[in-house]
Amino acid sequence: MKIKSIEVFHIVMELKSKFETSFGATKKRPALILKVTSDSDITGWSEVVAGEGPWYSYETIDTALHVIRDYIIPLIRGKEFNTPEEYIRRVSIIRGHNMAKAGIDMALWDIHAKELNKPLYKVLGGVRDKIESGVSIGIKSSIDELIKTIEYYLDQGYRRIKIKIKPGWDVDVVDVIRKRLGDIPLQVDANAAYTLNDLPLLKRLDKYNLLMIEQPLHYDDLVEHSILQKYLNTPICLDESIKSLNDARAAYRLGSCMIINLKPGRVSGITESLRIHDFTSMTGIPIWIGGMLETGVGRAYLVSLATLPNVKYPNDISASNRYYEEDVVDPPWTIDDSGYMHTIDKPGIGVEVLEDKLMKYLVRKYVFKLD
Ligand code: OSB
Ligand code: MG
Repeated sequence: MKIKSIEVFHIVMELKSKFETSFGATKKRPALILKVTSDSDITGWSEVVAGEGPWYSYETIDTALHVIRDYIIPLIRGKEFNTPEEYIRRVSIIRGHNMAKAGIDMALWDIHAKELNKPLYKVLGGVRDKIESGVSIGIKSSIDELIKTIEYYLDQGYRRIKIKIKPGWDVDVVDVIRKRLGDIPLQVDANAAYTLNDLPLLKRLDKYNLLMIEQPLHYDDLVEHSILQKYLNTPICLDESIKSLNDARAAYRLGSCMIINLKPGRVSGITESLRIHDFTSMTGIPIWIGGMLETGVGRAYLVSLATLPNVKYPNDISASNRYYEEDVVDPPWTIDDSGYMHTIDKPGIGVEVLEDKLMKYLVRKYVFKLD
């Protein structure tokens, strides 16, 4: 397949409520939605998950657009790709900028699956047709508000609660949750807010039977996490630190974590996600699929990945209505009463992208002709 054109819809979606983590609060979520058309006129859709600023990683909406326009497109113009892997090989001379690379990688997987006339999750080797939905809950202004929010999502069926923690909003909060809500499936995500000096505090979390603690230390660290894991009974799950298969290998050798949160955007797409999946499967590190507040477009890829066999925990894949009043896809993503999200048996990502909704949230549109 050759790529004929790439249309980039820079949109901004208002979140229903502010989402706060240890690195900051978000109320408006920007995204680049890509529409990639092949020479045989098959359309692949994807979402670039870079943020408005370099807070989760160094990438931003603007760096992603820059890298796509000025480096990725010149590398792939006129080139024939039989598989998305060939695309990833071609752009591997660009260091980093995984979210930008992932945008095109994912759209090519959608096109590839549509060419095969199969749902993407089946092309990837998925082994289930529904996936476990968990919900990620931001830092709130009071513990009462947090408890009410958790109860609201448990009522809807979500199968696991993840709360964000930061210094000053951690052990005491978990203590109240356990006292008031009992032994619900619970985990915490620090988004790199602690250091090894906090070991005594982090050690106090051990008595709460948490499923895991996500990214407690520095966003790029593997060495100190491996030290911390030796002292903690709670499994460490790495998110920010795992940007490639190479990082997953190093984490395995060092013993930096017992679990990995796999986000396709962070690791340059579906191709590298599959490699990490297979490696962790072989080495006995369970994974689950994380999210970046995606619209229904990015969410479709998360659902496909969550059907893979080594996904052993509930995912940060909530329904479209958890973050947004309306989605830009049809149908919107929903969960059933038991907290499962069902795959869609249509070729490619399964959902239809609503261009009129993209236009409603549009900031700017760019069209790149590659033929
Ligand atoms: O650390 O997992 C994270 C959202 C944005 C950036 C980083 C993270 C998150 C979440 C929410 O926790 C995941 C989601 O529901 O999409
Ligand atoms: Mg995280």
